[in-house]
Amino acid sequence: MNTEKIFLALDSLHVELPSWGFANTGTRFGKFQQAGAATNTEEKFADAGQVHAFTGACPTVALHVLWDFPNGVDSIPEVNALGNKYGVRPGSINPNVFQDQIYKHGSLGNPDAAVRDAAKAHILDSVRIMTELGSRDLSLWFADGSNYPGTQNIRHRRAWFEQALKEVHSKMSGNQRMLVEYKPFEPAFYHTDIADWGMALLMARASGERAKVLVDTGHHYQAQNIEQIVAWLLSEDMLGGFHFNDRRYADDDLTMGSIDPYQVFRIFHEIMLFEFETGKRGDIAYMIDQSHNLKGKIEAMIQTVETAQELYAKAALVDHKKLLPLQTSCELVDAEGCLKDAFSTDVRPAIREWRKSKGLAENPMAAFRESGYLQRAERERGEKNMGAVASYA
Ligand code: PSV
Ligand code: MN
Repeated sequence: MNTEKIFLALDSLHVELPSWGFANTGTRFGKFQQAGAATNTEEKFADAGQVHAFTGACPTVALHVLWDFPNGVDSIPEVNALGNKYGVRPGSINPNVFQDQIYKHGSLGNPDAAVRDAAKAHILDSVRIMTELGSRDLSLWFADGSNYPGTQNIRHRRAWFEQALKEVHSKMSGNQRMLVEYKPFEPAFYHTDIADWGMALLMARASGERAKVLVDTGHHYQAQNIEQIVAWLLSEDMLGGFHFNDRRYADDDLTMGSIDPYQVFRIFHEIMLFEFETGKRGDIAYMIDQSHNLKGKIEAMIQTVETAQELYAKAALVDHKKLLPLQTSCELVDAEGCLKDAFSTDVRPAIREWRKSKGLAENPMAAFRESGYLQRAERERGEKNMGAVASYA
């Protein structure tokens, strides 16, 4: 096993944690409360700080403006201080233009100009937030769409989106990027305004040069070849980042790699092959977008980061020099064998070595469990999460 390749790969892999993955969330059928879940932004930073402390791979936390900035732009100093206190900096900033009642028929695609303006104002506030916090990526996801054929003008909505995103883009500066996320359906069940990577790509291109596409692995139909989308976006210099999670049926928010680890490996492989051939490092934000309603929040994140590291390390083991000529000569069995050999390598001993070399615990999950942090959180937050009738002790 090429340990050096694995060390280099792990040194370069940063995984951004979603603040919303630490709070109590559920499905539309209800929530099962966890006594130790984060109840406010400070606790989300504290929990993300734990994941970073034990894995050494998660220096930033993605923030959702509506959920993490209770006083809008006035919360900026407070959030900044939390980043310093807990050792994880604010990462991507996610405007939220899908929850307020005014967004019933959409945000930037709403036929009512006043609603479009309100959505744009919120996104511009988000740009101010990212500027003041020094975060780089504005992560845009829109629930916009319609539920019944013929009820919305698809072309008008597309044009309104394009106009607004161009304006937002013109207010961005420095190294800031705009990431446009797509999703085929849900919450809209007839049409979604930015439904697939082609629409996201066109929208990003129209917005300006700092706009790129964000690939959420859960936002695809069942048989979609996601690594092909990734390869195309790389060729077009339009891959901005990922929201990792796994899916079995739809946008299930399951743990990354829990259903199809080979797919994540194939995605990483396309990126590494691109980097090998071009000699360029992809400018890609690796983010998690999972909110677990049954697993312990912090443990689920540690498990996810460990999975990401394993699959990334395996992809780093693909022998590119051997693979490229095999592709050209169409030696199919041997070419595929390059991937299979790497995927079936047990990289865990090398990852443990890497952790030791960084002064990290060899087993982050065990170290977290031994720390007693969760028990403390359950004691301190239990009442808020479960009410006076709590029976979690
Ligand atoms: C929507 O399903 C999504 O993937 C977007 O990225 C949101 O920001 C996130 O989930 C949380 O709702
Ligand atoms: Mn997402």
